[in-house]
Amino acid sequence: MPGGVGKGSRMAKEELLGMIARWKQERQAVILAHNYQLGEVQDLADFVGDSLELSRQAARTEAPVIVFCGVRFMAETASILSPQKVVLHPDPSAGCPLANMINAEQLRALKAEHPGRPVVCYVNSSAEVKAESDLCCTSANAPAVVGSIEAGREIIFVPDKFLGSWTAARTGRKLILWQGYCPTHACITPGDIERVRRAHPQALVMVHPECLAEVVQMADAVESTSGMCRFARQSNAREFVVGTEVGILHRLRKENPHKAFYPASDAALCPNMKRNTLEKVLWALEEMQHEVKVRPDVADRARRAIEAMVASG
Ligand code: CIZ
Repeated sequence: MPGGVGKGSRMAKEELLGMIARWKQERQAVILAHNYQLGEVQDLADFVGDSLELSRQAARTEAPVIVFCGVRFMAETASILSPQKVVLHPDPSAGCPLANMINAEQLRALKAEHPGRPVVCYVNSSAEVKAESDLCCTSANAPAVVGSIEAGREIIFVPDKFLGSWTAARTGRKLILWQGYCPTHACITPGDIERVRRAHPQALVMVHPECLAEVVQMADAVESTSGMCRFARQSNAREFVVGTEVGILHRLRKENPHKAFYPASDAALCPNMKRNTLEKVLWALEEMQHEVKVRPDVADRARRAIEAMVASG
């Protein structure tokens, strides 16, 4: 077993990577990283993807330990799907401001105002909110999940109003929206898109459905992060403007070395996503620290909604 490392010491990257590899083997761990993670964390991971893909990996892996490099709700989702596994979150302070915009009590009050309506929650929500919901979705399958509900029924959709209004337009369904939003995506403005388009007139503009409705209207493609990776790979275009959290540029550039990718805005950086570092991954493995556990009664109710998400689209 490798010796421990003091949290204060700065190590050469090579040494750090070597120690992570040794501890990973010792713990029989798998490392999952979201598309928005730091490039060096993505490079280290066994699997990089969006929350739907990572949830599927978490459910499928036989590894007893999962190091989840993402924000809190993602690690919680993995733990709910695999309660018998140890899910470690390298930085437990990495939360999601959008998920924090609604809690279970607020959702219960909304349901009481609109009785009998099914509830779809975006995966960017707490386990308690998922436990109050009928179905969960990601940006990759929101239209499919909403479309799976019996036609003619109004649907409560929380917490992201921009993803919700885009989904309503795509499906023609009436959604009762909660007024939440992602501060990182909301900072991309129509002016940003105009400016990058002028600078790169040949580029196709891909934006995330969490962006402002005016930004979504200007795009050539509206895609989740996994959808953006697929779109860029399959397109004949050589240049792309990317309207989402800037961490995705690392993966897009790595997978498409002969294509050019420009951020719609450098300000679209989620500080929470960047909290997981190589050092914190090592400490998580070394000390088996920051295990994410969801109360079993909450997990059991949230699991139904999450399993519907994993099965859909
Ligand atoms: O589903 C996810 O992982 C999120 C939050 C965004 C995306 O499009 O990947």
